[in-house]
Amino acid sequence: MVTRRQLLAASAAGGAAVLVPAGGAAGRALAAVAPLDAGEIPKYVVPLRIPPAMPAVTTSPERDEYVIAVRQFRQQILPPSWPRTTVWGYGSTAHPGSFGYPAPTIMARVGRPVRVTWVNQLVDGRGDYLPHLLPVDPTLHWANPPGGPAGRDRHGHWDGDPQGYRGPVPQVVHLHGGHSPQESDGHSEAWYLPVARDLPSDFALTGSTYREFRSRFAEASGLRWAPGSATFEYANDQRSCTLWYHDHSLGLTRENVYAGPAGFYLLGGGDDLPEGVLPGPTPARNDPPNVRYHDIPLLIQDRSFTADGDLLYPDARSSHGDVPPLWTSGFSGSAIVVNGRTWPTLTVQRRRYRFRLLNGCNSRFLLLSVAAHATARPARPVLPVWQIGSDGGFLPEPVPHERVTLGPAQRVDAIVDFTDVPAGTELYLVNEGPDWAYAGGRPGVDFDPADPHTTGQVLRFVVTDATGADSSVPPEQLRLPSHSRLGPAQRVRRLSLNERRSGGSMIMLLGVLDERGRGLPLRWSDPVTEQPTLGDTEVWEVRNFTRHVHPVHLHQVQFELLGRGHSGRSLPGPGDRGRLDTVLAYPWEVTRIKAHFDLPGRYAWHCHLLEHEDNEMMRPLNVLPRGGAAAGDGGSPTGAVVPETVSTDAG
Ligand SMILES: [Cu+2]
Repeated sequence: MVTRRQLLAASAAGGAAVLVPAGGAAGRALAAVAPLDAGEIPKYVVPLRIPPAMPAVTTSPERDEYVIAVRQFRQQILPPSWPRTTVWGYGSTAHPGSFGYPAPTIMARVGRPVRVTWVNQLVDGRGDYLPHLLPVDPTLHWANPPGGPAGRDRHGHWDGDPQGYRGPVPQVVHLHGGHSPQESDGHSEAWYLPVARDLPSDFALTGSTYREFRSRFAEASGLRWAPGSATFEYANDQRSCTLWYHDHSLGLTRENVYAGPAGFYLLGGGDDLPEGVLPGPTPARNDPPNVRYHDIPLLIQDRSFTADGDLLYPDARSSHGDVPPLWTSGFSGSAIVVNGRTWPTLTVQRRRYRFRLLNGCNSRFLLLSVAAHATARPARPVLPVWQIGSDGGFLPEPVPHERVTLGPAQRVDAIVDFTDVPAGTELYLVNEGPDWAYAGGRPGVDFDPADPHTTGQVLRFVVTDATGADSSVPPEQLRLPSHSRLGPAQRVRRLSLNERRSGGSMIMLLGVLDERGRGLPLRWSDPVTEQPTLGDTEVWEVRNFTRHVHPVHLHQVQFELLGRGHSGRSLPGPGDRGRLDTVLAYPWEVTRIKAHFDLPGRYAWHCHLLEHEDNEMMRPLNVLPRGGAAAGDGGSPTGAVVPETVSTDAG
């Protein structure tokens, strides 16, 4: 996490969390980068951008097909007349105007598969590869294309370039929260480089699992992935919910996501409520112009900028010269960006709105409320945020919140009712999360809330009269679809979140427990310990031995939170009683979750603080077929480090 000392250095540098090295990491001198003082950026001068629906190549009752590339382009993220920012983003290759940060929203229906060919087009106009926009640390356990086929997906070497690795950039897309077969999940070692004229001949062009997954996909669909791409198919056999897609390359996710590639994936149909019950519409494919949207996804991120308008990310961890030289344990951006614009404004009518809130920050926790004053702290919420859903779909019943806590990668599906707010009123979505590591507790009591003049503000609402009737049901009268709970568990796993000193800094590691109940940290490459049997339901008791909150994300599943607290037996809050794919694990607590694993193969579970994830806070999650491991079905080493507790637990 960013330390107070580092933050002081950051504020001395003008508010951006750029770290000022004393001796220069690895004995180098840092190029002078002038950070933009975020306090100077005028707020609420541009309207909120609502990402349009992603254009499809073909749609049929059988499936929707897309070809989506990641490209580099410039976009107006700062207000007009300020410099534009070079970013990366996704778009449809058949529609060059569709590229954006954030990307267009993929609109999917339950029961109708979506097939996407994801293309890495990080090349320039001549077809030469583009290097990363941000410093990349080659010494981490990362994709490491320069290692060649023998050295990929391992620790790489530092060649002295202060920018770190400057070669072609791996990409692989993960649909976060998706119930996806392994070959379509965006495994961190299934990355691929772009097709470029100048790829070094000794580089690995793909990650270690790419070929295996390419074969599996070909077997299943008869379709072979073209170089520089991967085709994934999403079954959409889960509840209607708000998902998102982003890069997941090994040891590189923090920079790849920070550079911009991310988009919403809204899964409708299935258990969705009949049309008109919830506020709508949200953008659909082939919408005519000037549609008024009342169901609006909000991707909230923190970003720092240079005086030239480019993205700024720390290029040195500290004044120590030891490895990893370009890794920082946490990131705190100086400005808030919503749907790709700094501090936008949204004109709302006196009616109900549905907001799909997504925390897309690398490591910032958001505590959001709707207040009448932008800077007053503590914020005095004036409208409840009615939560109707979490990561995996609807809650059992609507929950009014004064303040919503949103960790990185988490979603809250919410209704805000502006009906009784007089026209002309201005309201603010404010953030009272901290500007550095979050350890839980109350803002203003247990920690200082984010700077009320910058990162403490998110979005302005300007209320106007309604131009039409609002057919949606008031949130307090809503009846949400009911679902049965998961059945009894076949196994309980005891797991740990740990801190370890490494070189001059603390790194965070997942792990298991040893025979005395202490945390036994394990790295990405250690023998696989989490190997549920296909079809099993398991309880995971995750003990947090660190001082900070970590958002723990499991691939493949939408799980239930059973309990928290020192024993893991305290009931979750009402907003956590739906399905989750990312759960906040609080310091010194046991977070108990229950998940059903019904897809075989290689997956992962990890901390979604991207700086942690990229530096070993990720572990394999391999689902084995019944009757033992078959080669290739998550057939990594099966050695369990410690005996696992086998019992039944109805939760
Ligand atoms: Cu973490």
